Amino acid sequence: MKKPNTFYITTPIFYPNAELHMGNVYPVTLCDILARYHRAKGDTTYFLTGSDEHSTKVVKMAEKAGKSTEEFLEGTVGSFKTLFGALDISYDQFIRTSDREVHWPGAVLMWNKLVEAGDIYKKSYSGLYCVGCEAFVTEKDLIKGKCHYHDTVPELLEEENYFFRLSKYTEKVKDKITSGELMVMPDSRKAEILALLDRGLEDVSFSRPASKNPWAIPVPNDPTQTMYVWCDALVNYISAIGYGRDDAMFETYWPADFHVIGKDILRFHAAFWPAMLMSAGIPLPKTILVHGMILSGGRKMSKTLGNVIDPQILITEYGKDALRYFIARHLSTFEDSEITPESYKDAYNANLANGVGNLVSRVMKMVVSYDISYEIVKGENKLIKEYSAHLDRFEINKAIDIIFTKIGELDAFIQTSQPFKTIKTDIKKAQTDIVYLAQELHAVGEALAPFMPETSASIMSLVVSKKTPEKPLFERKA
Ligand code: ME8
Repeated sequence: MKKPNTFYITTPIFYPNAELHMGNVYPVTLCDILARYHRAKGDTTYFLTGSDEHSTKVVKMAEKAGKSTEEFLEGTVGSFKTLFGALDISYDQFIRTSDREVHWPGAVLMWNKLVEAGDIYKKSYSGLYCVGCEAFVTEKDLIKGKCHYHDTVPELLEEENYFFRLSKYTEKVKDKITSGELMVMPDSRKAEILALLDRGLEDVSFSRPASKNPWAIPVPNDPTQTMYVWCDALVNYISAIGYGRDDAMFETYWPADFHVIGKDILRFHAAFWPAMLMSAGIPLPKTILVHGMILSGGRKMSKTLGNVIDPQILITEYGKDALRYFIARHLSTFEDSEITPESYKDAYNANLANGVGNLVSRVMKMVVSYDISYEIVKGENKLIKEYSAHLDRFEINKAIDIIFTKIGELDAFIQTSQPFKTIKTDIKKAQTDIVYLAQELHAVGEALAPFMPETSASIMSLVVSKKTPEKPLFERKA
């Protein structure tokens, strides 16, 4: 039985067919903020991310690169981990679905449970398949014959596959979502999935012929078939924490508190996944959080469309905390947001270079120049108390706004109290004001920890050691 104060959060697992773009690091950063917040609260926290490796597009890309699939994957997965390191992503595990020890036992056990429940059957099938989505699609999913996410014409496939009786679970999944036992946030996405359930679910293909998909996990007792990508991929959320191999770990963390996903994969998470779990007799996750999409040139930023912004370039140019800041504050958590190089630079200059960076320099310069003495009093941090309620509801934008409003107030306080002037006429007042500023700046630093860990540590260290920064925390960009 999962204990209270245990927090398990997951990102989608990413297709390692190309480098990650801003859209991919987005959910990872959101999860990292939440994981850091829960760890700081003292919760037993587990943060999972990883790669979804049994996709046909991975195999195709490896072929194109003239490499074996394994060799190709070592390269892309290695670069995912390097990027997450460069962004201070504090994941506890990076699961790879090709991992035969960690992932495969769970995938096989899940398959066997679905079979035991009578929910797997074999049938011939012909349908349209979008490789970008790694899913069979229907005419109504298409715009002018093309997938609206990937702008590609789906392939017509004719195969014998194993099917999962998803249709049997339509009403059951609907009940779980309507009753709030399985929360889907925000409400607009809950309405979207309920509308889909109202139209009814069709059974789905859960395997492909091994000849066409040899790289995937073999179906138990039928080597001619391998598991189809979603049936295998969704299981990562439980295999990673021990399903099929470590019951104690599984009991500690399951059910997940948050599966964080983009709206493009809502139906897989809010229809397929609960149905599979119910069929296998496993409790459902608590909440599915659906974040907005990052748009570039008005379209979803996507590897397949090629309209991507490379997060590594932004990190090199502006620093990792600037990217974390932008994601937390300037991308709407639940709605779609457009990102441009100009909007990024403007936000950076206004709020980091001229905002928090400038405030730190001004306050610490006064502390050092006027030799102000103080002891930082550690007590309840009002900013953290205030933003907790927001973070508990995944309102990341509102939470970080609280800190930046405070930064604005401290700037205004310097403008009105002018300690750099009163130091000549009323030393006591100037000293009191600067001590107040240092104390508040420390609180800002502490509150920033989940959002901007490096900046948080720098601010607290400068205030405690009474030093000015050697160079501005955020250099202004021309
Ligand atoms: O779908 N804006 O992997 P994936 C915001 N392997 N988020 C975006 C985005 C954008 N433009 N583009 C991608 C898969 N994302 C499957 C998932 S989970 C069991 C399997 C984010 O590499 C978004 O969260 O295509 C999306 O759901 C995730 O990247 C999928 O990335």
